[in-house]
Amino acid sequence: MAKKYPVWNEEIETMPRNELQKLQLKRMQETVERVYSRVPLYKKLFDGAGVKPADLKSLDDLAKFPFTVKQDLRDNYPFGPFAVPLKEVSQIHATSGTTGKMTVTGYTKNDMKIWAEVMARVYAAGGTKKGDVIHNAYGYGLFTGGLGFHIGAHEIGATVIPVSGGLTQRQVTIMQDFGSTVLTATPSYALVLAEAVEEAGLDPKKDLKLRVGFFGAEPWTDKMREEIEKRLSLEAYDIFGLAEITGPGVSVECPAHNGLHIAEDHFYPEIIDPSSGEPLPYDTPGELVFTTLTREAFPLLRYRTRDRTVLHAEKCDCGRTVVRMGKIMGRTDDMLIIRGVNVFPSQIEDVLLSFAELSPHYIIYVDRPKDMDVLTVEVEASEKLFNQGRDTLKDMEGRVKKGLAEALFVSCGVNIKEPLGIQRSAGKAVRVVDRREL
Ligand code: DLL
Repeated sequence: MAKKYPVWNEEIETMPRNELQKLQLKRMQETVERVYSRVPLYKKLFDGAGVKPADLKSLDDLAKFPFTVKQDLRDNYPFGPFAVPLKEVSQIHATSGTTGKMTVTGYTKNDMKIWAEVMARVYAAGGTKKGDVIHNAYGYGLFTGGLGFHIGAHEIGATVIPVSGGLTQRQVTIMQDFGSTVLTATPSYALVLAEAVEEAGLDPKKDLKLRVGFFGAEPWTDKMREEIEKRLSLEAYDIFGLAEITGPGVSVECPAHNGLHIAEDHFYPEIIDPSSGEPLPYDTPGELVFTTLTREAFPLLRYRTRDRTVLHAEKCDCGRTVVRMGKIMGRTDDMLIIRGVNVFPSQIEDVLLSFAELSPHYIIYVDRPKDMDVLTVEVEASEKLFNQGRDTLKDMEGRVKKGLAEALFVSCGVNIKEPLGIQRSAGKAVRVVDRREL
């Protein structure tokens, strides 16, 4: 093994698996009790499935309990799934939803402490500690990325620069002048920064002090890892998480880079067959499902992430005993991740259909020139609009572009085509053409 850094929470992260499982069962029983007695959504789900909290006598019994899906959260938007009154909630985050409604997540003070603790484990996994200067280019705001990395930085006692995304050249100046040693960003933005470093004529080895980076929030390949490592002269770590479960910090790579260690004392993972819902054994790919074990404000039982991966349980060279998940291989639904932002095709359709001047025929293209996701929508004009000429069409493209940017929180190109300009399909319409390499 290449390196060995101190493990942040040695007692938990290297605990013998039988002891960890005892702890998980106790916490899972508390969670099941909590959701059944406090959240009407779960009372209904449990009663419908004919299960009671007392039926959970072993970890395997979890398979008898119902799944939670994104639709359940949407149906109970915004705070229905919370297990505490709003006055106990100290922070709220959200992600974009499939039909304009966001998926909301809440944290009590204690949930925030646990989030900071798991983020501290993330930083420590890559050898980050007090004395490091962390350049945090994840977006701040409702997205969990910026604030998650921020509170973790405080927990380990490092210096954090809350740069957020954008103003790329200024970011390069900051990295150089402030001596940033750690970069946290989406992998696609890390490559934009690499490009800007080159444009500024800097040599990352001599002019920057970056040593390590934590990249996640979107799928990325080993080829991208090589590029980032070479062009920014740092060691890249994959970090995973989702707002519903806590945000970043659910799992992270260690220096062995052979999978992402899950903070299993807080988030209990399962892999299921996405079509039958049956649990699958370790080392078998399927859909990742999480049960939160300690969340107070927003506990979730068997939440279907729609992410495809695989779990491995054998001990890792780094000494951690918690399970590792493989890199995310894709999704079991149609969610696209564009520069780290979750986008559902149905959101785009909603915006397009809100314009009476457009016909409901469209195609969404996703490309990745120069390692940056680009979203373009082609949509047909109505006869009436088309006959009004080029200037009106241009004006309309601008309005649709604005509508999409407001709904998706990500910019998107718009081409309005002539009537019948979009190819019709005999079977299922092809709505999304993803031309990225992944
Ligand atoms: O993306 C949380 C996060 C922030 C993770 C910063 C890592 C770094 P959401 O916006 O809720 O939360 O999006 C969650 O993003 O279900 C995956 O599909 C995808 N995703 C997150 N991390 C990775 C990763 C944040 N490392 C959704 N590799 C998840 C591949 C990832 N996909």
